[in-house]
Amino acid sequence: MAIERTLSIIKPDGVKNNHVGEIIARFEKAGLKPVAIRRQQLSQAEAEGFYAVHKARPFFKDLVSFMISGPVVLMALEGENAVQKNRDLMGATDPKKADKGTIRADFAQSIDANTVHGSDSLENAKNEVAYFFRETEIHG
Ligand code: RTP
Ligand code: MG
Repeated sequence: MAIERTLSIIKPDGVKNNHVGEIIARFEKAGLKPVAIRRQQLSQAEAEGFYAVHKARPFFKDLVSFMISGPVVLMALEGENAVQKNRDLMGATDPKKADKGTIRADFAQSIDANTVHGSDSLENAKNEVAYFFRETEIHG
């Protein structure tokens, strides 16, 4: 299977509730290595740019204001089948529908405060990793 990179964001609720370490431990145990990592407060422009694909959606404003409500942890994860593996560890977008044992089922409060973001395709993963990290900041 191919070695891929994907973007993971621990959203403001995950950071505020002190779940950063537990979430990273799940990634490492599953064979996903954080090859770049940064804690950051996103600006409105950065959050809007990142979620530009959702601009026309009714939840866009709430999503952006939630994402800038506190610091986030940005990571590039590397490993076999990283994009899908990360999505599997995250669980469904709505934590009420997420499988037991997934990050969202265990830590998330609502569809807005759903603890993590993960790229949803290899192509988006490449763009999303490049949105936040220079190649010189990634160390595999
Ligand atoms: P993410 O991008 O954060 O990894 O989550 P996702 O792929 O599972 O969900 P996506 O459809 O890309 O939506 C991005 C984020 O917007 C919020 N959302 N709210 N109120 C709603 O119906 C709704 N739908 C989506 C969620 O916080 C979701 O993670
Ligand atoms: Mg998405």
